[in-house]
Amino acid sequence: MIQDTGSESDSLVTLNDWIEKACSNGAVPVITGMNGDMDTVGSAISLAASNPNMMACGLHLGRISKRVCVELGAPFRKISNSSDLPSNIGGIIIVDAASESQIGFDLPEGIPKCIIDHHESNSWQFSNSDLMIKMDVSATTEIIARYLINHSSTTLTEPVRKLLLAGLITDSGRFKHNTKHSFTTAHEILSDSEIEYASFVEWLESSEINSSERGSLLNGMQRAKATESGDWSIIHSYCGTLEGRLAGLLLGIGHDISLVSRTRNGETRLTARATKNATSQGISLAEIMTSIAQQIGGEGGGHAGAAGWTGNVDRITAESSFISNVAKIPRESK
Ligand SMILES: [Mn+2]
Repeated sequence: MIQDTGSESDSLVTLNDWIEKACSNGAVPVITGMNGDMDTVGSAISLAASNPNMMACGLHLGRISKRVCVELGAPFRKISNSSDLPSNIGGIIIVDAASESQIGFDLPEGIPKCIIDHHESNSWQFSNSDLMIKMDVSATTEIIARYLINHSSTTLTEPVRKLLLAGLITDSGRFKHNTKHSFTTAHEILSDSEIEYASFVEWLESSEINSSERGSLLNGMQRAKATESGDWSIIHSYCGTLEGRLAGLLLGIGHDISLVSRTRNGETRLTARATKNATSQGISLAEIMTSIAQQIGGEGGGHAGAAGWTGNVDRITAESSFISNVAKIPRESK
């Protein structure tokens, strides 16, 4: 694998070389993580806009991504497995996914791949022609924005800028979980554009929740239970849909960590959020989800303050594993 070890601009040069070579050899699908969130979809479509041989594709568009793509007329190809990919592939780019299983289908073998990601942990396997571009940024769209600014500034049309900004705003929790450098990136995306920031945020966040979803969120809130786990307070609940949103709402009550689980067809999914205070005092939800996977199977990962796990055990087993992992972590006073 070609691991980028140099400066950020060196990494972007390496990325540009990889992309040029791959695109000269054939089509280059830019594949999204299967959650289809705004960061992965925004990254894929914006990057794909820089070369006619690239095409953004993936299994699924999340709620916000779907609306944004429709309203911006952004091209995205929905696929169901690798046989839907073009036949003359010069390389495959995967954006904002911490492992192959997060794409939701098996990649064709023997094709050079490039991973562009910002997750804390990842479990990709590499061969010699592969490239990993990983940066400690708040959203993968930040990496794409910097790549386009340095190497393909004409790609930065108004819709592309909106996609990049939408990914950054949603992944950073509207600039609550970001590094200070994200403001520079946001400034660069907004410079020389007609985007009016405040109206853009309002447009982005005006997602319609229907009455049954509202009912589901409300039930989830009514079922919530608070638990002390070692040095930490956890609020946890379960629901059938919109786990991320429920976890965010519950965290607003003031506990260190919120945990929401959902079980469907024998598969349990954990979604957790932690306050900035908790992460700076020692909590990494990404590490907790990874160790749950080591202990009871399944797959987990994410970021220090937002992470998830999926596996084939019942809800109580998964929740207990999470709570006991949290208990082991000492609170470091800072
Ligand atoms: Mn992301």
